[in-house]
Amino acid sequence: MQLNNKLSILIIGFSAVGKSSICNRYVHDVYENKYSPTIEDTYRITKTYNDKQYLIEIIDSSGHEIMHHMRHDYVENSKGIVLMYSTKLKESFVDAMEIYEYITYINNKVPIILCSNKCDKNIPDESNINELAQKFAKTTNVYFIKTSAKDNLNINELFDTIIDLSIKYTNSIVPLRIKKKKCIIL
Ligand SMILES: Nc1nc2c(ncn2[C@@H]2O[C@H](COP(=O)(O)OP(=O)(O)O)[C@@H](O)[C@H]2O)c(=O)[nH]1
Ligand SMILES: [Mg+2]
Repeated sequence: MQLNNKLSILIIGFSAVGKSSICNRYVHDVYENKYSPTIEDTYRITKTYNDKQYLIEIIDSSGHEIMHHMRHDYVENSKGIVLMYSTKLKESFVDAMEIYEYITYINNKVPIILCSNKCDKNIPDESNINELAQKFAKTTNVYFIKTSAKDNLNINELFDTIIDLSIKYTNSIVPLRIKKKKCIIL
């Protein structure tokens, strides 16, 4: 496989929002209730698009302090970013908004999917976080998706979409994101 057919996709967000869980659900179709903090894990899969084979590296980042030292390189080198928060934790959404500013400062063109995880069946969503997130996604032209690693909700859709966008982005056929001034009242 040619080296220029290698794409990195970054999964980034606050600690314990479910970054490792969505990766494990997608790559191995497993889910665990226990929490084990990640330093960094990389998953490699191949994907064929327009008769061309791509090696996709999914980088499951730690979300801890160590991440801050590596963040710049991760963001700069990725061709697609899943920016994740937990629908159960407002703090993780606030953090995602800060990370968004950071990403756009480094690269205003890379495709981003804002992902609201822990949207489990049978648990009512009483927070207004997802509403705020949807408004934010609309004004900034980022994609928005609700997932549950636990219930296997929209996990394939999330990865299929970000892989598709990242392939298009490397082939310069994805419309550029528009950076608009956002106004989010938390
Ligand atoms: N209810 C629920 N819990 C989840 C979901 N995804 C992950 N978790 C739990 O959240 C905790 C942190 O998950 P993990 O994937 O390690 O988070 P990370 O730090 O972002 O990688 C674990 O106890 C998981 O079982 C989900 O979709 N629903
Ligand atoms: Mg993790």
